[in-house]
Amino acid sequence: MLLGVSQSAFSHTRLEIPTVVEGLRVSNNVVISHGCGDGTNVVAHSVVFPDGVDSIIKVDGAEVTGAVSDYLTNYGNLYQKIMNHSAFTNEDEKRDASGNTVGYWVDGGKSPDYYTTYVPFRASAAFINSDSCASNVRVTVAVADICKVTSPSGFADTTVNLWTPAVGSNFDGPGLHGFNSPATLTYTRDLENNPLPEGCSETGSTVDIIPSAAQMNRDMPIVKKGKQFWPKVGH
Ligand SMILES: [Cu+2]
Repeated sequence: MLLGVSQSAFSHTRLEIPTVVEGLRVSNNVVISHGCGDGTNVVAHSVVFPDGVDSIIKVDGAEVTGAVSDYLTNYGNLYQKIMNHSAFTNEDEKRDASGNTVGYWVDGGKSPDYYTTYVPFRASAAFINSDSCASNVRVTVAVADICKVTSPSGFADTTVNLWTPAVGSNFDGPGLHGFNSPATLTYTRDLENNPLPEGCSETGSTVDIIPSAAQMNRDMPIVKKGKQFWPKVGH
């Protein structure tokens, strides 16, 4: 049985500009591509970028130990919300203990199921470590498109779309529409000015930086004036 005809498998929430050459600062948008079925609206939206502190790092798909700085030399506080009250009235950035922006939330809007809605942010220039073999560094961006504010037990295709990595957090959403299908922002190496060092394969490696489960649990909730708004606290 089809749940909602408008929930096309091809229209997932993604970034307007998913690939950026290292060293460039780019204005970008998270593109909300649908709601939670016919007649629903996205009323709030929550975004988390890996904090680079306890993030999961993979090289060509295999998890590695080490630091994000092995691959991106200036990671941390690269992302800022661009203020825009046209689609959602309220917004704020989320910060970690060191004051770095690790995400943002918006609410006070109604983005219909059949609409495409842009939520703007700025990504500062990132630089690929010249000692590394990384040719691409793909940053996983976790997004929740919220149609109805519920507690975690109310997460369903009719209440929320979770575009999150399945890392064992409360926001994995097993069985839901966007399961383990997060948005990504890929930095590509400027091979002319930052050539691969000797000993790397010809094509170099693809590195993934993914928010940890601990960070997801800490940073995905929407907290307004010290009070958690989404998900509802409780069962
Ligand atoms: Cu979709």
